[in-house]
Amino acid sequence: MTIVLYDLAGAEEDRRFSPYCWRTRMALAHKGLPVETVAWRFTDKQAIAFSGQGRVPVIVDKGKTVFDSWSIAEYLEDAYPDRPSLFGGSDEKPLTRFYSCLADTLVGGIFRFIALDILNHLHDKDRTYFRKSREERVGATLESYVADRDARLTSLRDSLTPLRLTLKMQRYLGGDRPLYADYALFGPFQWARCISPFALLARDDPIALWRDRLLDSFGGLARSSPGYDGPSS
Ligand SMILES: N[C@@H](CCC(=O)N[C@@H](CS)C(=O)NCC(=O)O)C(=O)O
Repeated sequence: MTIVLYDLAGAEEDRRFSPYCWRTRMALAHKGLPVETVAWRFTDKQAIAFSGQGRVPVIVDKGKTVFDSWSIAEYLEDAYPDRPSLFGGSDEKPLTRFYSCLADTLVGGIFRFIALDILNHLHDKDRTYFRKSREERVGATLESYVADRDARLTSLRDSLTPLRLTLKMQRYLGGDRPLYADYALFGPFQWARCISPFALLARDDPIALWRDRLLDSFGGLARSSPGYDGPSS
């Protein structure tokens, strides 16, 4: 039975850009589960009201509704134990949670670079909501929030040193194959790729090479989503 995923879309129906939804897309592909995505915009609250909350990802599987990317990963692991493990084994689940939380903080960090680019890629009906809710959240206009992003790039790249050093030594956080820890951290980079021409990573950065490997995995699932793949600095 096909799983339904409510998936954040931009102005174009196929520009799917949520860092959290991408975790779920990759997790579903890892498990080899068929999925039908439903394009969802920030203001389509009514469409996911059945889940009792207002954020995506939301999945519906065999009549069961699950929301929140981590809860969805746990659900998929429990519901499909015979498929490849997302965590590498049950002992690794708590450790994977750390990577998921780390990725959440990276979403916050990257937002300071791409906030305005997100606005520019939204469906018209989402723009006022997005600007108002995000400007209230960060306490600044989106323009001023990203204004000095060039000056802050070195500091962002430096903050990624532990990830960079790890990926210099191994192909994935999971070792020689990707696991949910990879998908959790890939989410913010795919988010940025989908929505912003700004080069967060240098082309030869081991993190960029890892991102490329994940873009090409599952038959190029993530790469086929509209995004910016131009040469980085
Ligand atoms: N903790 C949640 C976060 C989900 C989330 O914040 N999703 C965003 C899209 S990237 C959303 O739906 N936001 C709705 C809104 O801001 O109104 C998860 O991991 O799934």
